[in-house]
Amino acid sequence: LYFVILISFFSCKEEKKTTGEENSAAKKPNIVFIMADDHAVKAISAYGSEIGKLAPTPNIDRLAKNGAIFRQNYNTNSLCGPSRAVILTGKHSHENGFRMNGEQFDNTQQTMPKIFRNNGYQTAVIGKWHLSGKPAGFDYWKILEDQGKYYNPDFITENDTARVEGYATDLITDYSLNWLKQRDTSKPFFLMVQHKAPHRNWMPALRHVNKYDSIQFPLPDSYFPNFENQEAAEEQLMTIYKDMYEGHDLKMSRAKGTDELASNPWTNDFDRMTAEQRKQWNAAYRPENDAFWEQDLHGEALARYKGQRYLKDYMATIASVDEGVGKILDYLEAQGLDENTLVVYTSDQGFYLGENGWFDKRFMYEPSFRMPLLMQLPGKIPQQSEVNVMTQNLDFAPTFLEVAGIEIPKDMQGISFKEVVYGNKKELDRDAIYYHYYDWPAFHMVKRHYGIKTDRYKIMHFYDDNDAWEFYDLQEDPNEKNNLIDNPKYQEEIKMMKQKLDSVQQYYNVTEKEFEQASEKSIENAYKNFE
Ligand code: SGN
Ligand code: CA
Repeated sequence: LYFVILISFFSCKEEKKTTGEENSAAKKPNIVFIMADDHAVKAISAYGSEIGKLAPTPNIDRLAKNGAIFRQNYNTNSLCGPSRAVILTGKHSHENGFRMNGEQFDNTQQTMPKIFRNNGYQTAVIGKWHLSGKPAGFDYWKILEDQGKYYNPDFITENDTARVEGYATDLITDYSLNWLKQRDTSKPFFLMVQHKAPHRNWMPALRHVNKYDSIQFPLPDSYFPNFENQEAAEEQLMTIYKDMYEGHDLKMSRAKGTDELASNPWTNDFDRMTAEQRKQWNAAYRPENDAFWEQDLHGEALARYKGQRYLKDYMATIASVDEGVGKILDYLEAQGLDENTLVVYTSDQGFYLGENGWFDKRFMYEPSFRMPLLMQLPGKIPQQSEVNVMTQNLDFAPTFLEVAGIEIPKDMQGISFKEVVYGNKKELDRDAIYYHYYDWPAFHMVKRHYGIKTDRYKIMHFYDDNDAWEFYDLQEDPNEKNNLIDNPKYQEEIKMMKQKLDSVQQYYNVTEKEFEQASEKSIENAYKNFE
């Protein structure tokens, strides 16, 4: 009997130990960070836009219901690689070294996933990486090659690169769920789910290709813009009806009765589909393409038609992202993990959905400068709450670390907004946010510029190729149509904003070096991209 009691005593002790470990792991919140690529604020129904009403995102909206929606979240450099580098490091581009796409991210530097991992978290990144080189700081990674392809994409892992049959968004969701299912349950986790959608060239999943055929999306009032005193805006190459390729981007056919695409400089995106996928794809687009040839559209009508084609495909790629978010939330709920998991939804930057006639991003104007941001963490983040203070992607790393109770490194430049999103504080200790875009000459020819934004005003300086200042009163002119830089009534405010800009740059260690002549890249080379 004594023996039996002894055994049960030991096994009891053993059990207690396991339970104890699980409990302490359970206290550390998990983090699921879901990031789309080029997802405009307007294209999420929780933000209340017309487009959102016509093409709702019910699953992304679940985060707004369960938690917080951010109304004034911004990036620091509206481009893919740079935004990702800022998120990983909590430092501005000039500090983390990744200023424009195509550069190599220095992955020997301190990053948020490395810090999580060093603090006992299991870390993974799945999907678009786009920082060149291998991810560091992750227990597991499976990334798209470069920009990634919608259909049958190539995925890179530690061991190999392999083409996988399927649709990128669905694959990324499935891989993320698989990783969650096989993870080490004794540790808290930090998972980055990074979609390619809704990036150009907006190829929907086969089940969604015709989803919005019967919908007419509203095109903004500024669809045919008149630029005054906005030189850089005038000289960009990102206008839907001038710079999109009819084949590659809009999936328009060469003629009635054929599936052969119109101008299509990068055929690879379609050629890599299987015969079956291509068959279904062509069958789905054929009626719309043939109907186009019946209509004989020109001028403004043709430009509007192109805007519709663009928005239909763009929103249809988001349908898969939204379904993926739903699957991840369902899984967390089914496992009871949702109670202790911070779920974040964002995009690497904003995007133009026809404002000024544009697609793409890059400018410090609101549609590309702003990023969507929604977060839930039950019991901590109040349900259906709104955050109206200015936050930035620069703040993500310090915020997530603080939520996890991990010390924020002193050299991170962002500020944790944990207390704000928990509803304990109304303000952040910062009244202006800094921006700097460097990628010129390059795709879309948006000139280099930097600037700051306060609650009410924005000042921007375009430099290098030109030297032009812009100043906006966002309260009076939310669509940034009136550059007031020469307006006598605003000279006091402009002076104040220039001084503030100087002090913000000083604060962030911006040196003269930042403004040296752009690049060795020649304009001719950049233009070659558009031939
Ligand atoms: C591709 C796109 C561009 C886009 C860049 C950067 N062209 O080159 O339109 O601006 O990516 O996007 S594409 O037709 O090849 O897709 S980013 O999100 O990666 O910064
Ligand atoms: Ca992007």
